[in-house]
Amino acid sequence: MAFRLYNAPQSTCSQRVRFVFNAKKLPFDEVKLNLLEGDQLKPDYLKLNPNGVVPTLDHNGAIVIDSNVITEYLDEVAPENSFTPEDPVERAHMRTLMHFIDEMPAAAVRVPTFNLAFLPSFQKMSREAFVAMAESKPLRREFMLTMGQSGFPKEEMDAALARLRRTYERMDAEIERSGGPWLLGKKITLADVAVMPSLIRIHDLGKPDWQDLPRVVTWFDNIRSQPAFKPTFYHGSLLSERFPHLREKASA
Ligand SMILES: N[C@@H](CCC(=O)N[C@@H](CS)C(=O)NCC(=O)O)C(=O)O
Repeated sequence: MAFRLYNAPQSTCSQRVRFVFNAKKLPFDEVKLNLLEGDQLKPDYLKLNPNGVVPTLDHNGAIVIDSNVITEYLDEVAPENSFTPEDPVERAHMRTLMHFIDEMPAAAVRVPTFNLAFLPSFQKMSREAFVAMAESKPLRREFMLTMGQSGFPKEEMDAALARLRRTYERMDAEIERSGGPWLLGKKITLADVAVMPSLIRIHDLGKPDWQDLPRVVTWFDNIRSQPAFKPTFYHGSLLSERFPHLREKASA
């Protein structure tokens, strides 16, 4: 089986897929795209992924896009070390959580990410270049134009952080329901993998807000000590490793 993964080191969606590859010890050929330079919008890449985003999986010529779809696909074609519950009811519950995660934390975390990490690069662009770049994005055009070159206003940042806080509370309730330590109980599933990059990101941006939820604190420690974690978050995968202005803020 030959796997090629088009992705970006710092992309939260890519990190889900790299984690599953590493946990299953499946070799893959990693193609790194530079998202700030627009590699994801080039015509050849758009032929593979018309959404103009990473990740994209090429498995012996078969193209699979969308990170949660890719992780489910990998769990089907390489079922050893499974991340999917056998019981159909639990499997449905896992998928419900994956939908919740895409709608809530995965979407919300883009607001602090763009405001705190990417905005300085966009501010260096001329207005015309910025609008042209935003308009070339199939999926994120309106998001970029709403952010503009002055960033999302405080109300948007607060709302995004509130949505993230509700995610930690939901995780806490799920871990309590299942008996933990993972969202669905004793075994790590694709739902844990799906939410992981959002918590890693917000922690990296210096805004974690789950210290009063001990079950989530333990979950966070557990996921970071998984053997697949380090190879997934190789150097350059954290925004603080790529953007010096974030490091200055963290040490200020
Ligand atoms: N639902 C998609 C979302 C993919 C996505 O938003 N990817 C981001 C990185 S995490 C991206 O490629 N952004 C580039 C851009 O906005 O131009 C998935 O889970 O794969």
